[in-house]
Amino acid sequence: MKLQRHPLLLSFAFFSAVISKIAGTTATILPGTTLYASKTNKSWSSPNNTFFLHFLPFLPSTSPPSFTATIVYSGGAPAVWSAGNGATVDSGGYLRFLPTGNLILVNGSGSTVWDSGTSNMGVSSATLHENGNLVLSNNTGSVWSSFDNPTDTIVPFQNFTVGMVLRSGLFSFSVLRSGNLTLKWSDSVPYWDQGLNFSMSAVNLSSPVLRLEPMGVLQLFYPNLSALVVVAYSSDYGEGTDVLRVLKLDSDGNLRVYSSKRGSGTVSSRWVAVEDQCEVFGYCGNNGVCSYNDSSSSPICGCPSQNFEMVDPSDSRKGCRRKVRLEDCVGKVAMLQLDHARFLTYPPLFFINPEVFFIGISACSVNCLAASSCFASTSLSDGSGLCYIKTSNFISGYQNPALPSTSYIKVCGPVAPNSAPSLENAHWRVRGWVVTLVVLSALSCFLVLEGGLWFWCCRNMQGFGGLAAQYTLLEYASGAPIHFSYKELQKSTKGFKLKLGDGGFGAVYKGVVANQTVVAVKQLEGVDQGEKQFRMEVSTISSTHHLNLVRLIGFCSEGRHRLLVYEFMKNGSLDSFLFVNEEQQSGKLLNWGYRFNIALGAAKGLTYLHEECRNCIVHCDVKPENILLDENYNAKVSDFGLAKLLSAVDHRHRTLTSVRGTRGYLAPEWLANLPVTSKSDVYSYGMVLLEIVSGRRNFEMSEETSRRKFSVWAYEEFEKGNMTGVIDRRVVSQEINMEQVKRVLLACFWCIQEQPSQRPTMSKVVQMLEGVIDIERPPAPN
Ligand SMILES: *[C@@H]1O[C@H](CO)[C@@H](O)[C@H](O)[C@H]1NC(C)=O
Ligand SMILES: *[C@@H]1O[C@H](CO)[C@@H](O)[C@H](O)[C@H]1NC(C)=O
Ligand SMILES: *[C@@H]1O[C@H](CO)[C@@H](O)[C@H](O)[C@H]1NC(C)=O
Ligand SMILES: *[C@@H]1O[C@H](CO)[C@@H](O)[C@H](O)[C@H]1NC(C)=O
Ligand SMILES: *[C@@H]1O[C@H](CO)[C@@H](O)[C@H](O)[C@H]1NC(C)=O
Ligand SMILES: *[C@@H]1O[C@H](CO)[C@@H](O)[C@H](O)[C@H]1NC(C)=O
Ligand SMILES: *[C@@H]1O[C@H](CO)[C@@H](O)[C@H](O)[C@H]1NC(C)=O
Ligand SMILES: *[C@@H]1O[C@H](CO)[C@@H](O)[C@H](O)[C@H]1NC(C)=O
Ligand SMILES: *[C@@H]1O[C@H](CO)[C@@H](O)[C@H](O)[C@H]1NC(C)=O
Ligand SMILES: *[C@@H]1O[C@H](CO)[C@@H](O)[C@H](O)[C@H]1NC(C)=O
Ligand SMILES: *[C@@H]1O[C@H](CO)[C@@H](O)[C@H](O)[C@H]1NC(C)=O
Ligand SMILES: CC(=O)N[C@H]1CO[C@H](CO)[C@@H](O)[C@@H]1O
Repeated sequence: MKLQRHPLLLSFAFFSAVISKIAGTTATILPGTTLYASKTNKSWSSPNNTFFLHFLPFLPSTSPPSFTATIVYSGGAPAVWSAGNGATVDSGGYLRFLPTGNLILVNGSGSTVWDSGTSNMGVSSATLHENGNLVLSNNTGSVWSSFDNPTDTIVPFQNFTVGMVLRSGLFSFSVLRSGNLTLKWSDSVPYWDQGLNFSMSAVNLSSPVLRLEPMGVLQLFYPNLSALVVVAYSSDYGEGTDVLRVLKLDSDGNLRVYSSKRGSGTVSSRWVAVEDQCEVFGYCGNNGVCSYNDSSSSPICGCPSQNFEMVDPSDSRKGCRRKVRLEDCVGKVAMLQLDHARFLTYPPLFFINPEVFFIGISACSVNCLAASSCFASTSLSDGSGLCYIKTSNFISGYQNPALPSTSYIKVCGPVAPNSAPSLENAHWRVRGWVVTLVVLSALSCFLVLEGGLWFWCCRNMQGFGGLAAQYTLLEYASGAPIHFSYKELQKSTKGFKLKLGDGGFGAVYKGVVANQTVVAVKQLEGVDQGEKQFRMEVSTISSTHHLNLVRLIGFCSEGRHRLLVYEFMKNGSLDSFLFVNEEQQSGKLLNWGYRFNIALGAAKGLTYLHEECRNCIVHCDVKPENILLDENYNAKVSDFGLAKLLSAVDHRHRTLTSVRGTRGYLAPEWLANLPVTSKSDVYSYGMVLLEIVSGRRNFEMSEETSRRKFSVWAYEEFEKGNMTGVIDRRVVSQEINMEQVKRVLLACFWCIQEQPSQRPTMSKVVQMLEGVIDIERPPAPN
């Protein structure tokens, strides 16, 4: 049934009709057929003319004009797929289905812009189906299809699953194996991450499939669970006949469902993923500030101040650049203040580069000014007391009178703020006193009410009101450590009943303080310091804030009692996950991904202690017991600054405690009575790395290691190329990133070098783990 006439001799309509007759419902495109960019009238169509593949002039129009080979719905819109991800060709370009079986898009110059990659696979036909799917098939079936290679749109009947990506400029959309749907900027910043109710990060779902039902329901299907989850209904769900609905990732980075009536050529938006367009990361480009103008709902992109200029004045979305680069600044570098503005930060960024601190608004600006790696900062006034330090040099801003935050961006002085529209200013001045009055009276009403409420709530709790008042005040004022009375801590721990553990410095109990926050209370032993000295140390510890450090909430210093109150870490300490415990051989086990993140997090916490915080602190007791895990298994280093508390009084005590408690982690210089420096922490940290990989204590000796120290044996196995032998047996069968394991082990062997000067600094260790630098072969540790 081969058609031997040259297809180009036939007009398209005739060709289509002939083929339809022969092939029944599908219009088959035979090898050798070509569509020319200059003839936008010519197309390949689906059997009932529901979809057409043809060249469309690229918009906004260019000169000379350019074209994309696109599949469109009847009527001309929406476009559902384009060859080569929307690649454009000039008017000499063409799309050809070669006799070798591949479909190619060629530019006027003759260069191939896109190739379906299906040559010599026996492909004998190309078909545009009624559902919009362009399929290349051989005798055995489909070899390539546009549904499997989507550009920026999904149509009904299309299965969108793990591994497929919709792209539009720097933005991308994908389905994760966990079942989450995510929108990312530049493949790195997820600015929309829709988890499902039963988000099963732990479960390995086999390819969840996203589908848009013709009626307008966007749903995820889990073949494994035979479960369907509705992600969204389009607002015109179930309405109309002959309506095509598509899911499209737009060039503004937002994901929308559009509806189009057949033949109308128009589309209407029926659902949008990110409701506030300004929350799309990078929408206004680098250094761009997104905002809304009262009179229109579409966002506007501007520059932070007159210290900046638009990269492309004709396209405000391309972002802004400094008129004077910071490197070339001869004057003073200063922080430009933007009220009601924030620089967008989405959760995983915290982990890529810890950027979140508990510091006040002025520190948030000053710290950024002082740090050469910081470009901008945002201080939240939403009660969280957080400050985001932006060290990435891509900054995406959002300004809106409703935002409870203030942002700062580094500029070469003098600061030249954008002049506010003068009309609006006058307007405000006139109304200013009215507003002030209204605000003041509202505030006093609120205070009276609040006071009443407080009195009403708390008068029945004896001996508690005064303290609680002090507690709240302090908390909102500064984040300074809270001074608890011994009695209150006794009460909040129910008489020191629930013991969490026995640290080197004293026992730790679980408690619940006034505002229902769960805390860990540490009863220090052997501290005989005076009140003043103790308070000084406490304030140093509590002013040390970092995402990878356990936060000190408060303290108690009363008579001989010295207690510290920390935030409670739900998942306890790392050791309970690493080492097999006879009593509870339960399923407490962390897979490699978590282990690696914990190693990196702890390294970042220590880097902060050693190199970045104001009063640098040597931890002196780094070990898995002092690395705590929060509910998301983020590592937080605890007990920092305590060694100093004790050493001030009793040096012997410290050494003894540590030796007793932490055999195996002490750097050689400790035992040799040489000066202890941050490099001693590096040594201990190196031992922790080894334990994270192996799940065994570094000093363990067994038959397997021929009764040698585990660390020595591990190095030898590593040198022999037997990395797998070192890895924890309980995880070795899982999917493991061996490249990461290798980096961790190399970093480990450098850290546990006998000579402190041979060991890297913690910031270098972070770089090693992140794979930013190459790691040389380490010499044998002893
Ligand atoms: C395209 O087709 C329309 C009518 O179908 C015709 O008027 C027009 O001249 C054609 N354009 C070209 C460039 O062939
Ligand atoms: C094409 O249209 C005809 C007549 O309306 C209909 O019977 C047929 O099922 C349609 N074919 C497809 C593939 O939709
Ligand atoms: C196609 O050729 C034009 C010049 O004719 C050029 O400007 C354009 O970049 C080329 N397109 C591609 C995708 O190579
Ligand atoms: C048809 O395509 C499949 C890949 O989809 C390939 O494995 C098979 O060998 C092809 N058949 C022929 C006859 O080339
Ligand atoms: C989508 O997946 C379903 C079942 O998983 C299958 O029946 C259907 O044919 C697939 N659709 C396409 C276009 O591949
Ligand atoms: C899935 O999304 C939720 C938010 O809806 C988020 O909390 C969770 O961390 C995400 N899970 C993964 C694996 O990305
Ligand atoms: C999530 O699950 C809870 C109970 O398991 C249910 O009440 C709630 O409606 C669900 N939410 C969504 C969005 O499905
Ligand atoms: C988990 O997912 C990985 C990655 O696709 C797969 O190779 C592995 O077989 C899955 N494991 C289980 C237990 O389902
Ligand atoms: C906001 O809207 C007004 C009125 O439409 C217009 O005059 C003004 O230029 C707009 N502002 C910006 C920043 O576009
Ligand atoms: C209670 O106080 C703690 C410690 O300062 C704070 O982190 C937490 O956010 C507070 N919780 C509430 C509900 O106010
Ligand atoms: C690697 O180490 C493991 C654990 O000791 C051992 O069982 C295995 O034989 C070693 N493999 C090689 C190739 O040395
Ligand atoms: C729990 C369950 O059904 N798991 C299945 C998920 O899908 C994979 C591959 O399709 C199967 O191998 C699992 O058994």
